[in-house]
Amino acid sequence: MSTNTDLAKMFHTMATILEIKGENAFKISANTKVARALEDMVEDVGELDDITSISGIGKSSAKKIQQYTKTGKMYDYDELVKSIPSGLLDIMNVQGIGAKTVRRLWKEIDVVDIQTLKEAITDGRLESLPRMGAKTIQNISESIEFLASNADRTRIGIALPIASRLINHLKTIKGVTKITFAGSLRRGMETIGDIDILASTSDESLLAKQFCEMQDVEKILAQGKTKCSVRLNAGMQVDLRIVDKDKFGAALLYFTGSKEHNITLRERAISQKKKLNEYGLSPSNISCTEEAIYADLELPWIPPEIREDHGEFSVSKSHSLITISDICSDLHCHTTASDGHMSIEELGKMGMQLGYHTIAVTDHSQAQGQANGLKPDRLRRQIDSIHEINESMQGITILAGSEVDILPDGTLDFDDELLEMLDIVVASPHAALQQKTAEATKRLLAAIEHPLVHIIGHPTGRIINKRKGLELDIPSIVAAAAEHQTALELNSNSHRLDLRDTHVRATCDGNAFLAINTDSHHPEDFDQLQFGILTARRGWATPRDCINCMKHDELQTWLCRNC
Ligand code: DGT
Ligand code: CA
Ligand code: CA
Ligand code: ZN
Repeated sequence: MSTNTDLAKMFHTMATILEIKGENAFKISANTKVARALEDMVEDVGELDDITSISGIGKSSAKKIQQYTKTGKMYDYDELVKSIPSGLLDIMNVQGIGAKTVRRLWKEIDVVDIQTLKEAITDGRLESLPRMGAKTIQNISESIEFLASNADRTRIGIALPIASRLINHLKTIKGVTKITFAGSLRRGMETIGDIDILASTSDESLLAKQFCEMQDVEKILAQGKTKCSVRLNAGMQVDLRIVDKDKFGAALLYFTGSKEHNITLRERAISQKKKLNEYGLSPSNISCTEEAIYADLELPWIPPEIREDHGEFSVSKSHSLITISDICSDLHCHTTASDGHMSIEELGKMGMQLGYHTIAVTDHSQAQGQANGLKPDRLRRQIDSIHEINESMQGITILAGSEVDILPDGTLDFDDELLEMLDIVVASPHAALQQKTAEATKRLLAAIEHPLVHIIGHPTGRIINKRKGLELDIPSIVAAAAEHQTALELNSNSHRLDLRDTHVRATCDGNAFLAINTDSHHPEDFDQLQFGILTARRGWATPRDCINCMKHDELQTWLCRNC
């Protein structure tokens, strides 16, 4: 993570703590402003001569930033964090609880962490608070339960960069000939239990020693000659297994999993009078690569993302899973007009840099007040600017779009007359995400059936490990999407991955179109596409299933399918 990102997080946390402590609004918003300014900056704040030249950063904040870039510590931050019970910040993760509520819980009924919050629900103290109805309490309980059920799994967006960094370091160690990650991470799952690393080396003890001595290691859990386990400062466990290079394929196959895939593969070996385990395949003893082992078992090499024993053993050879290079447009991006940090021109240039033929500007609609959503008149002016910039920019088509809210009753946040002026309409649910299945499905069906809607953005609204989102009747949604030619989005942001893998599979099987977008707010968000692609592959998606793989003219025709 960059210094700017670290610092932005710290200033956001300081704002939250000040709000929990009931400090004055000016102080709170000053910290939020600094955090936003840091998020907006392209250059590293540590390299600036005069930090106060950045708008939004005053003298005292500049001092704090300098202290941090010089010493890695910020005295005021540490003091603030110490000034409230540490568990209060965890409560902020519970859906529907903001800083003001945390303050009330803390001051009025002695709640200091998730545990005491649970107790307050059970013994009725929570109910005794004014404006705390049965439905709110029910939602809080469900959210706590959801948070607990996922507490031990890490988002792939966090795990993958860490694993890549560790592997880049480990492969420089003398003697190492092969090293890669396996397990759920190699299968591209949305969350990871632990990181599994597999290596071959001519010097086992050196690799084991250096692995346990890595900077990131907080605790050594096991240190043997061929197997080590550590816990990282970031909280994750990493397992390293050192295997013979002639058996590397067998070990990689075994430790990639899934367990279910392994079991079925082993049964297949047995039925062919062969024996397969992590040490190799016998009697042929071709165990060096996965390809060779699959071939010996009369199978094509199966991509890790679909190794779940969900039919992959009979997948047709012509079923070629989508790859990142198949994507040639991004149809859901934000600018500074709402809550994004790029201008229309910057988005256009970004699209060109990525080799896309089309990029869509889809800022938030008016209901998203906190995200600076556009009112109709502002959107009308924005449409004109986008079309003007599009005219003047060669090599990319910039579409004038909107990410229009699907309101709780299924109507859209803009009227048809305005929507008709747009080149592309992404309709997304943002609020009322605790609706029950029937109501939520009806709500989304209304948007899917709307002739001016092209894409349903992040259809469930879930946030991984934080918010369950809408539990839709997926078969009905997919059937309607196929009938009305409305694409369902797989939002690539690793917090979302919404649709999830199983929903993607249902979408492709049901002949509905998938849209794989990044929902970028910052330039670096475009990197999130890798997570969308992994999830799409887990859902067996091919380029033909995805509108972002259409060539320029094909996409234009599709956008006008109801014109
Ligand atoms: P995770 O870490 O919970 O996200 O999921 P995995 O799939 O990475 O599971 P992990 O780390 O427990 O084990 C890595 C791989 O090792 C797993 O995908 C398959 C293999 N494996 C582990 N235990 C067994 C087992 O009991 N039988 C078989 N056949 N394979 C196993
Ligand atoms: Ca694992
Ligand atoms: Ca493991
Ligand atoms: Zn968005």
